Amino acid sequence: MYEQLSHSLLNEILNQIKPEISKQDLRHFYTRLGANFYAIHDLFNKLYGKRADFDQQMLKLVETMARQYIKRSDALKDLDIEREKDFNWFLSQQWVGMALYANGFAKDLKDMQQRLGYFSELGVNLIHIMPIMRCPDGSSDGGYAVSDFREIDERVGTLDDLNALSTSMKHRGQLLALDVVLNHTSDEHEWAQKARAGETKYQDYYYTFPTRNIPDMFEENMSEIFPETAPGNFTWDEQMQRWVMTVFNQYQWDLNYNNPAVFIEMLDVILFWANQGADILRLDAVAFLWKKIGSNCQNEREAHLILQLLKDCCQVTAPGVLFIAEAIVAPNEVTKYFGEDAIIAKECEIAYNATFMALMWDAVATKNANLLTQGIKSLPVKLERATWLNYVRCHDDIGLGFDDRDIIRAGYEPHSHRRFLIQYLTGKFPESHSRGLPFAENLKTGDARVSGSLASLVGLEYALKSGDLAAEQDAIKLILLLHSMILAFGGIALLYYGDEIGTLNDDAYLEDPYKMDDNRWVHRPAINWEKAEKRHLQGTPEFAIFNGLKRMIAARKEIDVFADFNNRELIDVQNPNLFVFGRYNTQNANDRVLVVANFNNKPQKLNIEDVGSWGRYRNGQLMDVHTRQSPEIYNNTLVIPGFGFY
Ligand code: OTU
Repeated sequence: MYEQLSHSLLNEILNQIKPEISKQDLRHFYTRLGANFYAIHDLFNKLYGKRADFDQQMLKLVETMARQYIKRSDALKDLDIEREKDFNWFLSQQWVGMALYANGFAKDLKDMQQRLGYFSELGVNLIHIMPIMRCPDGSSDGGYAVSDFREIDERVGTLDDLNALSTSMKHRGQLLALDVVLNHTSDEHEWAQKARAGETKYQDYYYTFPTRNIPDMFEENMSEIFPETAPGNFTWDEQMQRWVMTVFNQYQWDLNYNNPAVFIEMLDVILFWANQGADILRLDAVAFLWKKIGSNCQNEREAHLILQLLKDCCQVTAPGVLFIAEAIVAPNEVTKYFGEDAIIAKECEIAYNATFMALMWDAVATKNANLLTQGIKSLPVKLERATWLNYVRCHDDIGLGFDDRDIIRAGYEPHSHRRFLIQYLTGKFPESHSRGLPFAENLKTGDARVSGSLASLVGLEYALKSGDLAAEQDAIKLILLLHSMILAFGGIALLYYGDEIGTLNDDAYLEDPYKMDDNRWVHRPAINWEKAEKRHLQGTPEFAIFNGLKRMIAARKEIDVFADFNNRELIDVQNPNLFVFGRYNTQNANDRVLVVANFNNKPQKLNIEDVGSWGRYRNGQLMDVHTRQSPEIYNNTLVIPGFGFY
C-alpha cells in the first residue's frame, strides 16, 4: 500500500521537477531513485513529516539529487557502475590508508602531488586529507570549523589543485578520502553571519535561544567536549542577542537538523564533494547530529535516521562513494553507525574502531593484553558489507572509551585504572617512558584524554633524548607491533602521517596563538623531509620503522584472509600478555592465519595446545607470514620475543 503510494508520489514529483532537469539523460538516476524512493520518503517523513511544507521539501530533496547527478562526470558515473557490480570492493585487504594534513605532510595540495610516490613506496593506497574547506584565519579547530563548504582554503590550494591531485591519484590506483563536517559550521559561515544579522531563516539553521531557559534544560544532560577551552554547550552572541549551541568550540555553531533545509543543504555539500572525485567521505562527529532535551545529545535515534537518509540519497546520485562514520562513542553504540536493522550496511560502510585503538593503548600501558582481549570479546559483531577503520593514532587525542564492565572483568577498578592509564601515558607513572600530554582534563568529572605522537607515546622520545639504546629498540618494536595489529585485525588500516618515520612530539604549536591552547597540535607535525630521507639509512629508527611497515603492508596485501568478511576468531589463551586471534577463509577452512602479539617487554610462551586446531600446521612447519621464517618452538610452546608478533 505505502509502497504504491510512494510510487505515485514519485511520479508526481518527477512531473513537477524543473524542465531543465527533466530534459537530461537520467536513466540510471531514475532506476536508482525508484529503488530507493520508498526508503527515502519513509525516512524523510519520519524526520520532517509533521511540517506543513513537507511536500515542497521532498521535491527539493529530489531536485538536489538530480542536479548533482547531472553534474557528476562520466568517468565517475562509470566508476559508480563498476562499484555497484563489485559491491564488496572495499572489504579487500588491499586497502591501506594514511591520514594527513595537506599542509603538514606537504606544503599544500600542489606539493602533495609531487609526493605521491612516497605512498606507493610504503604501500599506502588510500589517502585521507584532513579538512581542506575554507575556514577562519584564526582558530579553526584544524579546519573543523568550516566557513565555506564549497571552497578550498587558500592556504592549501584550489579546487583545480584538488582536481589535478585526484586525477593523479586515480592513475596510481589511490583512493581519496575527504572530510565533510556535518555537525557544525564556523561562526564565519554565511549562514551564521546572516543569523547574526537577524535573519530568522538562518537563525533556524542553528539552535539559538533568546534566554537561558532552554539552554539550561539541555545542559542538564549534556557533557563537555573541550571543558578547559570551551566549557558548556552554549555561547552568548552579542550581536544576535541570543544563545547559540556550540558543543565543540565557541566558534563552532551546531547545525539544526530539525530543519529540513539544513538536511538538504548538507546533502548537497556531500554530493558536491563526491563530484569532486572523493571516493570516501569522512563524516565528522556523527554521534552529535541530533539534539534532544533530556538526553546527552549523542547517538540519538534521529542521528541514525539522518545518516540512513544521507546514505540512501547518495546511493541514488553517487553510489560509488563510501561514508566513514567518525563516532567516537561507547563500543556498543559504534556498530550502530553501520546501520542497525539492515542486513547490508545502510548508514556508513566504514567506522573508526576507536575501541580497538584505546584498548591497544591499555595494553601498551599495562604491558599485558587482559583488557584488550576482554574488550574485543565484547565488541559487537558488525554487519556484512561494513568494515572497520583500524588505527593506532590519529589527529585527535586518545580517549579511554572502553566499557567499565570490561575493565572490571579484566580485574581492575575502573576509576583507578583509568587514572593509572593517564599517568602512564603522560609519563607521570614511575617506570613510564611515555611522553603524552593530558588533554581536556575535566576537574568536575575527573576525566582526561591524552595527546602525543605515537613515537613519543611509546618511548622513542625518551630513548633518543637519554641515549637509552634498549629503550629505543623497545619503542621501535612497539610501533611495529601496534601496526601489525591494525593490519591484521580486519578492516582498512589507517596509518597517521609521520608515524612511519617515528615523528616525535612537536612543540611548534606553542608559538601560534591560535593553536597554543590545544595540545592536539603536538602530534600534527610538518613533515621534516630530511628526516624522512633517513628511511634509506640503515641503523636509524626511520629505516627500521619505515621498512618494517613496508614489509608488513606487503605481507597483508598478499594474504586474502586479511580481507574483512567477519572472518576473525578471538582465541583465549593462558598467558595474559598475549593477544591472539585467527583469521580464516570463509570458503576454505584450511586457509588461515594465526596472529599472536606479545604486549610484554619480556619473551613469552604460548602453549600450542591453547590454540586448539589453530596450532596444527601443514608440512610440520609453522611459518611466520611476515618474516617468512619459522618461529621458535620449544617443547610444544611457541616463543614470542618481547614486544614481538607473528
Ligand atoms: C571530531 O572529533 C574531530 O576529529 C576533531 O578534530 C574535532 O575537533 C571535532 O570533531 C569537532 O569537529 O566529535 O565524535 O571526544 O573525539 O573531538 C567524535 C570527542 C568527535 C572528540 C571529538 C571528535
